Amino acid sequence: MRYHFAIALGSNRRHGRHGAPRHVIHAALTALGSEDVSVLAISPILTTAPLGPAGRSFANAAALIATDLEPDALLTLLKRIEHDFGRRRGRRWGPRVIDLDIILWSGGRWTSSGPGRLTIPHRSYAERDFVLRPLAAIAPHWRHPAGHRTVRHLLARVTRRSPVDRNRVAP
Ligand code: A4P
Ligand code: MG
Repeated sequence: MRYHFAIALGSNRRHGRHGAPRHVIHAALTALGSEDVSVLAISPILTTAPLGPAGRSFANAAALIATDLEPDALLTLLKRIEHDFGRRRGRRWGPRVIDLDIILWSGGRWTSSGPGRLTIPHRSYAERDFVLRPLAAIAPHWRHPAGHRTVRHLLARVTRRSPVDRNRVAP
């Protein structure tokens, strides 16, 4: 398969059939793996305090996948899975059954002009503990295509900058 992608997964709402957020993440990964995608690596699933007004804690994880899909086609697939899991557009940062974001891909930078306006790298991954921490478990050496900092380096920076960050991983 031609391309590699790093995907971030987040859930802070139960699913009627799959259950608690960490089970939703497992189910979403299974759904992803049954499409034109090979799931190469899955991080541990972490419980994280919510960033923003979402209220409840999140389950967050990261995955490395390989696929022949171009970024826009992969985003379409991720949105279909989100929809199949019952996610509907709602309040920004509201509780969500599943959020699937593209963080990095092997092609470097990508920006699409379509209505989705997909941007890779993801616009805020470099500042987010809940994205970097799981990603560092499976792709610590993946570099930002512009800043060239590795995931491990970015995580160290975020952790250093906010030692009592409320978005730290919950015990
Ligand atoms: N889009 C552009 N670039 C991308 C990309 N690289 N990957 C477009 C995926 N989508 C991308 O995103 C909105 C639109 O951005 C997409 O439809 C796509 O066309 P979304 O994820 O569908 O919408 P959203 O999540 O409601 O909004 P937003 O602002 O992206 O929220 P975030 O940034 O995803 O944050 N706290 C913890 N602890 N853990 C979390 O996972 N998540 C959020 C949501 C807030 N707080 C959290 C967590
Ligand atoms: Mg998303």
